[in-house]
Amino acid sequence: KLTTIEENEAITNRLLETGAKVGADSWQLRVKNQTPHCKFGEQGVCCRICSMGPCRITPKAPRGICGCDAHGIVGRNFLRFTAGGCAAHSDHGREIAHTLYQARPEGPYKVKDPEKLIRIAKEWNIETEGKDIYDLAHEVAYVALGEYGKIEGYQNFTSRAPEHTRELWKKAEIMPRAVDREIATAMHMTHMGNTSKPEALVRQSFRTGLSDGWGGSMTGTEFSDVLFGTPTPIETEANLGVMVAENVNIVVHGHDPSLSELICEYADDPEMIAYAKSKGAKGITVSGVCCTSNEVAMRRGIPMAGNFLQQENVVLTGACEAIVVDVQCIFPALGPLSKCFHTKFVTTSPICQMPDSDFVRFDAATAGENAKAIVKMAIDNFENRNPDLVYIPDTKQKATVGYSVEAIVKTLDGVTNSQVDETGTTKPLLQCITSGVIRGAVAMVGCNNPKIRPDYLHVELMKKMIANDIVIIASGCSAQAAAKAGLMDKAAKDLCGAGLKRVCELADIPPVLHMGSCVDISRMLMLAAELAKDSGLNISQLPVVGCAPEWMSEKAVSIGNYVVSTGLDTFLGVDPYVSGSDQMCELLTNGVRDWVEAAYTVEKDLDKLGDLMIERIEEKRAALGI
Ligand code: BF8
Ligand code: SF4
Repeated sequence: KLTTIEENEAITNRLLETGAKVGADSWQLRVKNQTPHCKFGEQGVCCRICSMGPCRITPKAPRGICGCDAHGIVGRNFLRFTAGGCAAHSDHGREIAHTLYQARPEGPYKVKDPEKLIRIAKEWNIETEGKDIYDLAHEVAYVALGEYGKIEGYQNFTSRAPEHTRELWKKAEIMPRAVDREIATAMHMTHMGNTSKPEALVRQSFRTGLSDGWGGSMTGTEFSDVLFGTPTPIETEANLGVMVAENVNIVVHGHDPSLSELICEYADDPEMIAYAKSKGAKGITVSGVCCTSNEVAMRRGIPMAGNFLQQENVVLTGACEAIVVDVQCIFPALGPLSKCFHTKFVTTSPICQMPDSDFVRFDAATAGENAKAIVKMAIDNFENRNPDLVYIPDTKQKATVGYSVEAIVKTLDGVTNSQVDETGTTKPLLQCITSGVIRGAVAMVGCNNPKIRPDYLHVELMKKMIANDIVIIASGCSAQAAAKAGLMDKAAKDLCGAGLKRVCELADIPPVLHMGSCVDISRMLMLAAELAKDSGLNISQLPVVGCAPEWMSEKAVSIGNYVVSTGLDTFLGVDPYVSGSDQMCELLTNGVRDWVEAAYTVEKDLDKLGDLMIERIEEKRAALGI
């Protein structure tokens, strides 16, 4: 039985009552104060990149003081938005490469997947023979760090894209160079008095996005796997009910697994558990919010307390001893909110510093001590809990997660062996698609956004897709929405059409496959590339589309740009502040198809959005004659 949106809303309302008791603020209240939003901002026609402005475009004032029109302003804003997202993802990737650079056999950071490391080294023409694995790790990490500022050539990982895709990128002049360079170019192009031509701004938006997807994000994913292990299917649970009233509750939140991995490790340490018991708790429960939660769920089965718009809810349970954050998607609201409770709000990164938090600077060199200190801080805080404020809803769902590309290939190998000779490829999956047992796939990704009833579009669209025999690969907060609803429980096969249900039974998988965090959308790129190579088709011919129905962050726009640029049509439920320029809208929803064989669709209506995706998938099938 699925957990409904209404049930989740009832839980939230109950928690907000606790909030009201202690005088806590919440996003539900702040959204009211911010509505209606500024129309200029919404349409993307406000420019404040020089101090002659800010300029706003209206019918009476069609140009800014410098003469820039709506198309230039919208385009520049779109590119800057992309650059912000690319920077966030890519810097996360850089941090991971840095962590790998400091890996030591004695820990705390070790090489857990040496095979993947060797595979990447070979791909990058780094000599592996006779090398100590840690020496190799340092060498590969050094090259990865150099990728960010490489002087010539393109991102190394782009060699994973099919030849045809790379040709398109070269022809469109969007082949990504160094990550830092694309971001700098984006900022330079959008400086006052530079580019105001939409086409050029969209090209650079795509190139910047590609340097994220096939650069920074892929670095984050691949080297996280090297350090912490490549995910394999594992059981976990999702929703606030994973918190345990009798235990010390530590919630990890953010994106970089370097922190959360060690927190999990120390929370599992017998010495720490004994210490927690000495303080009156029964044990220690670590659960997660946002992408760092996806990371530790995929590798350790650590339960997921919730996604983006539930981050305040974990504190509102009154049972959170510490919410420990690294970078990105963290509400500054957690500072004042945690002050209404006993909760410690622990910030750890110089990139993400916030008022009303305890800052424990987390550093690869001292990570072990830092993590231990944070776990101890949480335990010591257990006795400060006010039992009158504790309410943990008992709602949770089972979920099977951990579907890296490697895991998907392996899982399906087992199923169709009898029909397909070649194992270790995506051919079994292709066969399911070609035969029509599975009609296609949707990559469901991205955030929650108060503009949309939280999780509603994610969950309803997924239900609609699987009922139509379309398999879902999910990541980020979309994956958590699915897990909370129960769509990652293998029993969800009963909601599928007959074909997909059969595949779920044979492969023993849920119909919604958790592929990880948002940087792990790079896994989806790799899967698409493999499917194209194994089928001899172009990526754009595959019956696969992307969808971010409730997106909100700059990162999501960067993702959208690299998914479209990779040849996959992408459907959005929220407009990326471009409605103020018909030229930009036309380019993004149509014009770019000439460059990359895919484009955006923005549709806010649930039914239409779902129908459009199914239609697109069926169109692709028809074109292939399957
Ligand atoms: O990187 S899906 S709200 S947590 S931005 Fe943030 Fe959006 Fe969630 Fe992960 Ni991705
Ligand atoms: Fe106005 Fe032009 Fe300055 Fe933008 S760059 S604020 S449109 S004068």
